[in-house]
Amino acid sequence: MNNKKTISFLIFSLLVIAAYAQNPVFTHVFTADPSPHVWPNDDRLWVYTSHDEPGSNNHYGMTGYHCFSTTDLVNWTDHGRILHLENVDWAESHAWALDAAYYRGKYYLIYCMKEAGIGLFRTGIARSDVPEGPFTDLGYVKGVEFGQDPALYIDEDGTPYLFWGHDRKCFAAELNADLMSIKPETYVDLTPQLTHVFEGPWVHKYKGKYFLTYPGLTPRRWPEKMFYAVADKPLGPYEFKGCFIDDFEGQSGTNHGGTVTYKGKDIMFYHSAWLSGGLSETRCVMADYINYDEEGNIIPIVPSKAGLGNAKRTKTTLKLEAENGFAAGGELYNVNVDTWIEGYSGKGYITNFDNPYDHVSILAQVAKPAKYRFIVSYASPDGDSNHDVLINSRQYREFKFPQSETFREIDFGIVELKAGDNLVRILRSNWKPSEGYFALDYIKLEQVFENEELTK
Ligand code: FUB
Repeated sequence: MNNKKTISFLIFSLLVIAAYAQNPVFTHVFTADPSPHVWPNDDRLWVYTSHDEPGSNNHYGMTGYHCFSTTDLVNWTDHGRILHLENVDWAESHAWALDAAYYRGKYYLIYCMKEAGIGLFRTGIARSDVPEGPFTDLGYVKGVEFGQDPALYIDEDGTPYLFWGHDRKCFAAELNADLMSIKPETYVDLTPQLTHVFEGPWVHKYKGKYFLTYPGLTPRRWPEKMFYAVADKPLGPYEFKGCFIDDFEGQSGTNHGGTVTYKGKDIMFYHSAWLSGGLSETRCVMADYINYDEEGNIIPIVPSKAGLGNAKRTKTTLKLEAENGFAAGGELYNVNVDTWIEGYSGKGYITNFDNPYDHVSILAQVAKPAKYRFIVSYASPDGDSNHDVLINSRQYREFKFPQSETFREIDFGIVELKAGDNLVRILRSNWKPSEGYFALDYIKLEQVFENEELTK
């Protein structure tokens, strides 16, 4: 971008954020490739995303994934890092697009990374007992070559279908029941049916038809637009229908996303570069309603500032479970996970801060330097407890946790985070050592808008 373009884009970005906008949906962290879902017996909408590093402006250094949930489309929870290259033995780089699925009582992440030593994309599968992860890698799907941009569609009869696509190609196959290999006899090359296809397939059903949406390139021309095709069966044949998200101001070179029906409304999640202030490949998740005409064609979406509603700005709180440790980018140093006190959230809480330096470190990833309200959930049944808190090695002292038999949240006021990775470390206090049982459940970092107008 030249200077003039950069300045006008910066002004455009500020206007976008200053309005009572809901786009971009997440304004505290760079996110891309959204995969939206509603899970059985759960009233939340879930969005799983890849993650762009602040200032990166390319996709080569992508390393991990996040997930978000909401019940009102305004207040969102960022559950933090749910899977990272470090947690995947077989991979070396390129944590690119992903999908998520609920299958036979477990939650799955279906993602792509480059295989170590070979450098080819593989489609990885990771599993969790809870939708917010963190997810444990199970290996990669056998039978999938060049497995970039996977999407797992579980049909109403429970049959799992995998779609994937890269570099102007798109393939699909039925998966075996363990999700770890394709049924070779079902493999199809969908490329000739999907005009302009480049990558990123996603399947949803509308009125009995299978809709395959995908980012594509008209001949020799970036950026990507979103196209779709329709079929009577998941593996096709697909009939090409056309473009439904054309070029728009502030878009990124890529586009990618999927649809979900939440509380009776159909929503398209995709990404743009609206948050980055001119870096077209440092992306952010967007959402707009998706509508169909009487013939069942998608009515083209024009990305809007209002997004899913213009009454309130979206606001996100990071909720980071202390017990997730290394799997979420943190560390548990000489402390234990316990479940003795009831009422904790997640899989347990952290206790046994017995010696100096015993600590828990929790990773918080954000896009830009900003202030956050710092809240901690804890229990301290034996009396008041004192702990030191360091954020990126800056010491915040005198964190006194009043006696509490049960878990409760305490608001410690405003802290500052830097762009990128922040480590929040909580350790036994040296200034006033505590005795007795202390349980640390989770921390919250709540977005603060300096200009109150923004929260109207
Ligand atoms: O986010 C990295 C890559 O960019 C994805 O895998 C592609 O679909 C494109 O969005």
